[in-house]
Amino acid sequence: VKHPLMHKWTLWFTKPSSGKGDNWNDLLKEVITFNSVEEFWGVYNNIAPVSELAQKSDYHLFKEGVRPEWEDQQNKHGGKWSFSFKDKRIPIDELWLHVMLAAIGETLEEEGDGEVMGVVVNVRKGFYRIGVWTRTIGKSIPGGGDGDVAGGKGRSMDKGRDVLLNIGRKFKEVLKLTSADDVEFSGHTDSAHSGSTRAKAKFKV
Ligand code: M7G
Repeated sequence: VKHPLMHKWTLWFTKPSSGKGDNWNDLLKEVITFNSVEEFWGVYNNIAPVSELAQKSDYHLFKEGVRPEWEDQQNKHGGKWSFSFKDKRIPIDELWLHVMLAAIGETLEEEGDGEVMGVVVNVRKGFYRIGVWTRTIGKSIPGGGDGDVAGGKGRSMDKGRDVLLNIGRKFKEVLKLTSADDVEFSGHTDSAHSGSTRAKAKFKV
């Protein structure tokens, strides 16, 4: 008996670049698509754990049909929540597993939000980064929302932003972070401009 998931999910891998001249598209590889709990464990048990990946590797687990790229139609107006673990002695395999389970089990968002596109783990020199990509940046009011800060001006009726804040809080809980740590949200267009994930945060929780 297979226990179906709400969505089909595709696992992707970014190979570490061997040096200059490698471009993103040559490094990003689609691994496998699955749609049941049993298939998820089959995949999980047969791939290298994050703790054994080389620096500059990434795993991306995205809804089928969404490429784990800023340029994808379903990501280009979106953003992501992320947290960098600067102490690499954390149990990264367990944290990433819990984030994947929250994604495929659809517990990062409320039914019908349709915000979560996928989850990502980056292995970098000196840190691990885990992120959740969302379809929007919480602009539910025409012309509004951009540049807002959680708890700052314009608090209230911004449903789009509240949905994102709830996802951020849930993500923070899955990562077992405390009030001493902030998870930060940034829009992909900012990431694309700064050429990295290290873009200016729009919200924090
Ligand atoms: P990163 O992995 O987001 O952060 O981006 P890092 O700076 O901590 O490693 C690293 C580099 O990968 C970027 O500067 C881009 O060259 C490339 N890259 C990453 N992403 C997520 C994308 C993407 O969605 N599209 C494109 N074209 N390049 C990307």
